[in-house]
Amino acid sequence: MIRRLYVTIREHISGGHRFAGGLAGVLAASTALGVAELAAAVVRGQASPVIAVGGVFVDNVPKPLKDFAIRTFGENDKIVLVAGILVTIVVLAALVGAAAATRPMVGIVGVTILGLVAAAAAVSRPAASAFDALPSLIGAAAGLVALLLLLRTLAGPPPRQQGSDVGMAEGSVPTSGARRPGAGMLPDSLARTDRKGSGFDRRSFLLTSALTAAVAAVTGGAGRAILARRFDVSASRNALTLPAPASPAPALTAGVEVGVPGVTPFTTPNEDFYRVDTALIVPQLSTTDYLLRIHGRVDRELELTFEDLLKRPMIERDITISCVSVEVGGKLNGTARWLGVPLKDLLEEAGVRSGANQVVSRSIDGMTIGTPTESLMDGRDAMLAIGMNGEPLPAEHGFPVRMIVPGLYGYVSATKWLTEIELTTFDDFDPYWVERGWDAKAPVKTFSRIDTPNATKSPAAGVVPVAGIAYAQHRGISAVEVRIDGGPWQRARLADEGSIDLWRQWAYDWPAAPGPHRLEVRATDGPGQVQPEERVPPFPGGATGWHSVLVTVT
Ligand SMILES: Nc1nc2c(c(=O)[nH]1)N[C@H]1C(S)=C(S)[C@@H](COP(=O)(O)O)O[C@H]1N2
Ligand SMILES: [Mo]
Repeated sequence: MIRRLYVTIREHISGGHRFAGGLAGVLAASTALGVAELAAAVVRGQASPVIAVGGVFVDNVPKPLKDFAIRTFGENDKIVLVAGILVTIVVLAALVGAAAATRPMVGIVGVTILGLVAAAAAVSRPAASAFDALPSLIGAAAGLVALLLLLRTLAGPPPRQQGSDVGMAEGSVPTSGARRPGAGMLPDSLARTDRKGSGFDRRSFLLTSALTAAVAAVTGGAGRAILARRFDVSASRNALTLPAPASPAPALTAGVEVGVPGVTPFTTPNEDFYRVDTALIVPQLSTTDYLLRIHGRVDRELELTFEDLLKRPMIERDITISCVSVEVGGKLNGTARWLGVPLKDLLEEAGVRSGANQVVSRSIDGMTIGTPTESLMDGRDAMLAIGMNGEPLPAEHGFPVRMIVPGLYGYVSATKWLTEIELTTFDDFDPYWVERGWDAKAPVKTFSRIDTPNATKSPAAGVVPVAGIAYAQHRGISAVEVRIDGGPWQRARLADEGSIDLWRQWAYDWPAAPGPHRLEVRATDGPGQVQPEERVPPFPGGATGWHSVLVTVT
């Protein structure tokens, strides 16, 4: 059928319809994407061509471009990426369509290549099966049919005197010519028809356009809606009642809050908690499907269902976590009350073989994160968390199970949507970010931030309260100092220490004179190391440097 259509078009197209051809290309691409989305709703969300291509892009994007995107778009970087892919597809489709208006073979080859590229991307994604190719292939087939139907209307109505053009063409075009017409000369009869069958059938072009647009919208919309429902874990999350902890969190004294307006709240509400991950769509893993495998260099492999985890004694702890990508004074950090199973007990049960110095954890979406085995066994509150601030983990923060390890940056410890723990060695395996040049071991560097005042505020002269937070998880904070305009360091007042795994609020009463001023902060960790002044960027093991703000006092 496709060959028939093709021959018709090749025979009658008059050229000069490049604009309409471009539009046909865009409509065909929309149809392809819509149908593919619907197919992905049956297979799995990650099999959507846009998500698959986006995933490949995220994993392979050069570091400077990634940094630029994160700097420029922040937490919207994923939306921008998906929009960028869609725009790229539209532009490519318009070009292919415009070319196909005179040479339909370009359209056929173009759509096929795009479909194959997307299919290859989809099967290359973590946990993909061959089925993941289907949405892209089905979408490409639908796009091809849409393109050829549209191009046929560009070719105009069949010339009267020639009778049935389709039949004619079938009879007169050699098979080889039909397959590769661009390569050779057209038979005389066709060349003649080409010139005669000129008119662009505006009415059927518009009708076919409307039809393909409708198919694209309906299939795409239905696909999205089905995906959102079929793979939504909110039911699973709502059904989960968190168990009471065997070891509850030590009560936080009121004194952990320094009591200055404008300072970061001690506990970060879940909806305000920073989010950093490579997932273009939030993995949806229900508690009933959940299975955790602990294997590798262990005496006994363990397999645990979510029920198995729930039966184990849980600890509840307030812990601050932070991202290695946090800039000096940045906000990729937060504090929550985590509830979970101590990792040490699980690892002891599995029996860690000697020499297994790296624990590699894997997520359902294929992320790999490597943690020193020692950090999980040395008595700190490393856990498989299922609760965050009294609720099951939000989907974006790793539902149903994630790792939390005090003192290590997230990329070496905080695996979300966790499904696998493998005991291995640092020599044997480089996890995701280490492959991309980041340090294999990444303890949190001492950090301090001035929350208030800032450049947007112009406080009145007099005593201005300066306040912020400081952290050096698992080492604690023993001092915070502030200096004004490069003057002597002044001791800030420290709020109570919740634990050495938590950030600590601080405040300083600044006798402020009118005019512009520069405020700087530095912290000292528990062992007495002063936060270094030298500015280094987050790559490859975390930023250093003192945070400063410029404030104009009126
Ligand atoms: N599966 C998965 N887990 C992940 C990541 C990821 O990309 N995928 N990112 C890590 C990084 S870099 C950080 S800083 C923390 C952030 O956790 P949050 O989004 O809950 O704040 O998650 C970690 N866990
Ligand atoms: Mo991170």
